[in-house]
Amino acid sequence: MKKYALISVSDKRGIVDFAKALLKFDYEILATGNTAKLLSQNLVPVKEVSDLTGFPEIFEGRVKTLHPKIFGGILFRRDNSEDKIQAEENSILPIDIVCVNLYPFVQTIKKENVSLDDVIENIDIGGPSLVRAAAKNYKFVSILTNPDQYENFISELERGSISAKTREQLAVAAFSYTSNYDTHIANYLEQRFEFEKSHIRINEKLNRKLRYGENPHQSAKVYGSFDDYFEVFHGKEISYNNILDLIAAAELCEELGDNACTLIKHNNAAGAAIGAYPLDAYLKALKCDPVSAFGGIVAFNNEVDEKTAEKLNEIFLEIICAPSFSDEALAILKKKKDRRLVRKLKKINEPGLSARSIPGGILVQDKDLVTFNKDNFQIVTNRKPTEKELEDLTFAWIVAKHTKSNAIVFAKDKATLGVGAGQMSRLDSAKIAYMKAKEHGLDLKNSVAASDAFFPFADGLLEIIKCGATAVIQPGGSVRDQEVIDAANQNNITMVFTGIRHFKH
Ligand code: 93A
Repeated sequence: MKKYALISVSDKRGIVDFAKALLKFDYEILATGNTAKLLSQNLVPVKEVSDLTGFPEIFEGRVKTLHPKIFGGILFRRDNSEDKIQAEENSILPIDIVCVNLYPFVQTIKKENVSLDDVIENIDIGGPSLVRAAAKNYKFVSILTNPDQYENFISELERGSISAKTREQLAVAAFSYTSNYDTHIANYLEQRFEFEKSHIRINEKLNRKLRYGENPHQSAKVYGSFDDYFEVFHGKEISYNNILDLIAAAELCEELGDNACTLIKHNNAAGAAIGAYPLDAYLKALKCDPVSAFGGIVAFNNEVDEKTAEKLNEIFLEIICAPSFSDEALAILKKKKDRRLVRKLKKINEPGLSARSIPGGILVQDKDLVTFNKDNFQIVTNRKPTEKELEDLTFAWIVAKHTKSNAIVFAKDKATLGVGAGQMSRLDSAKIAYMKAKEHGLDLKNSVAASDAFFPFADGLLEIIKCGATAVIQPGGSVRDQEVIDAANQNNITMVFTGIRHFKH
């Protein structure tokens, strides 16, 4: 009896050799229009699908293989007598090998100004159906979806026949391939139709192995389209921890706005500042904690110039990230072979979801994109903040938002003076921020302070006042707010309530 191999591929790499190899094992080749054309041109005898079905390709190829003779040939159970009778009655011949790869949807959406019509035409329908049908009938059918599979497959045929294990492996790869394909389509259309992102859909194919995870004994991968946001164009391979810190640096920097510079260690700011750009901003950020800055990650919002590059080279930094670098700056920065230079390509503080893994699943939430809004805050003390205090309060509030809870941030002249991060008690965060400022010779007198969540008692506020802050920003909302406000008034400081908490766990 005739046995068929069906070939229908958009990516035609290696297909001629593969088809020629199949001929040696007495397969008749069935193929769709352009695939058939290419094979015939290369002297491979081939039968067009439309010749077998007696039905032409219609609607400019929208319907080519969607026919019972094709799907019947793939799906009938070779060990089921009823199926075999029905196949015979309907002149359905077995298709034992299916080789399909799909319309280039991802390449199409990457084209500039691509029309929606063009995108829609590149949604493959018949292809995934063939792939899924063949994968479903893996007991009898082999499904190839990638040119990289051809060589091993032919070798196995040469050794005798395709094993059950191989067919199973190919089926799993096939379902993963079509599910990924649909993920891309759903993601793209959701964006194109401007729907809110409702799911985290990860494109399994878009993964890259990292050297290791948080520690060398943990393996790790990065999934998705991280490279669309950050281009690592110089230095060693970027690590798992680097990526986390890079994002922390870039998110804070972006929210602080123009002329900001952030210096991150372990997800928290070792320093952040807004200043004359870019050198002054960097130096102000560095002053906050020059000791912890060692091995840190620096992000800028605007171009890095030569003078700043010279300064950056003076200490050991893991990554320098900016939207652009001047040629002179690059010449200097590239002297350090290992340190990574990263171009930030896009805005990252955009609506979307953030996720953390938990046993059995993931926790998903909207990103915290609420930013400080001067119209919403409430001055709760007798003394009102000056314009300058208000600017510094805003600055400190944004830094606190991006600092692990409990967070206390002291700032002055749009630069951090002390950051207390990730403590189990707010009081301890205040003490640490103070201690660090002292250690680096920074004066907290007349500084401002931000707290990511309310003070449950007056003691936290009093600690901050003791440190020298004269203006405080916090969400408010404690049952003891009045106690805290009284303490502020008694010490003649000014305090602002934002009404919004920014825990970061
Ligand atoms: O337009 S389709 O969704 N309708 C179909 O019936 C169909 N059958 C195969 N696309 C279909 N294909 C796809 O055509 C395959 O997945 C493959 O990517 C492509 C190969 O067409 P050609 O051989 O003409 O280049």
